[in-house]
Amino acid sequence: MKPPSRRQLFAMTAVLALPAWVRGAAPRVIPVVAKKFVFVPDEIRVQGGEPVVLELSAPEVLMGFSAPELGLRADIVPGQPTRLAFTPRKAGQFAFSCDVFCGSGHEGMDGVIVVAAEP
Ligand SMILES: [Cu+2]
Repeated sequence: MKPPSRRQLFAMTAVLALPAWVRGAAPRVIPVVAKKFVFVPDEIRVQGGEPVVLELSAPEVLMGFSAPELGLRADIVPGQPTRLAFTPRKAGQFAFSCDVFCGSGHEGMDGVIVVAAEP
């Protein structure tokens, strides 16, 4: 078999250098834990155009996840991880918070999704 040309080698390397999601791989799964009274992590960084799945879990009590500007909302039932899939299209900072009253401290239970501009 003929060895690959420089041009073919370059093309192969270029494809491997692309982020997995551009190559059509599965979405990136980001685990997010909702506990009294904080989301971990409370800052989620994603790339515009990157398909992601937030895997939400609540080890203690029923929680909510709400990011209205991104159209995302779910109850998080203990023992039942919930998946929210989305592909951010607009760069910026989008607040999220717990929208199920979970005790005193609930009001400060929030975070931000930071969407970087599409490459
Ligand atoms: Cu809450």
